[in-house]
Amino acid sequence: MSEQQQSRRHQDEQQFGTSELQLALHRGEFEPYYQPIVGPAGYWRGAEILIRWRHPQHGLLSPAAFLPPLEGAQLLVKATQHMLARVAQHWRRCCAPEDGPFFISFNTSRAHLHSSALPDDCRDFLDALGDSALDLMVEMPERGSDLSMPDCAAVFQQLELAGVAVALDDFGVGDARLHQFASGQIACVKIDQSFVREIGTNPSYRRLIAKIVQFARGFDAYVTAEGVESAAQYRWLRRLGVKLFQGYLFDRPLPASTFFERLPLMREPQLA
Ligand code: G
Ligand code: MN
Repeated sequence: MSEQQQSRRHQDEQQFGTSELQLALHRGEFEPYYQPIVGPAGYWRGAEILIRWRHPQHGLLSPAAFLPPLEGAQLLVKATQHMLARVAQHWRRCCAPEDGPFFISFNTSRAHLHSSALPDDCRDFLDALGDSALDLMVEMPERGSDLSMPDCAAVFQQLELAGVAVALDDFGVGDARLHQFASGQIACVKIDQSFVREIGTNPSYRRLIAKIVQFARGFDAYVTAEGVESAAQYRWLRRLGVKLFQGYLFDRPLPASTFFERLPLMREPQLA
């Protein structure tokens, strides 16, 4: 069964209640998976954190099955905080300051963005890393998040002060979020996988992607292509000047054990 079918089945069959979700959080059943983000030479430059629920009865659940109830129960911010704490713990255990630059990006939610907790949570994360160097990036949620100009400027200013970069996730399929562009400080635009999928078959989408890359460049943002599944897509995007890539061609989201086992081999070698 595909991940999508599995999620749909669980969504149909399950209505996770608040107390069940609270218990799961308390028991540490939500865990971070890591999907590597690679550079033009194929080395890992960073990773996106993707939440999974290791459910005692239903096995490993993907976000579509539990994010809506988690959000409904107003527990999504707490789950994200829990994820960040786990990632910092992993990092402290597995990586050293001399390992060189690497970034972690995580998905934030509408509630998190509108609460005042987001910059504090980022600072706590960076503090919890101790000496291990890591850059942090927040991926703005796909929908319902085109902040008004003053709100947007305030959130970005605080994130900037905390030393955190901002990416626009699933760019092109949600809200336009052009206020966020105009407020500056967008470090990265993540081109949605539904666009990348069309590269080989639809010239209009090739034109569209080329324009998005140009647009991002105009605001000094770089581009990450999501959902890269074929070598031909990778080649075409590289020729266009895209610098970061994420997708099944490289790796699926990996459990922490696999990710940290492979990390030393996959990181870009440090120049002496
Ligand atoms: O919205 P966001 O960009 O956070 O979503 C990332 C989602 O896309 C994850 O659920 C991840 O498993 C999925 N994903 C990542 N790479 C690929 C890919 O190459 N193909 C497809 N179909 N899905 C992918
Ligand atoms: Mn994302």
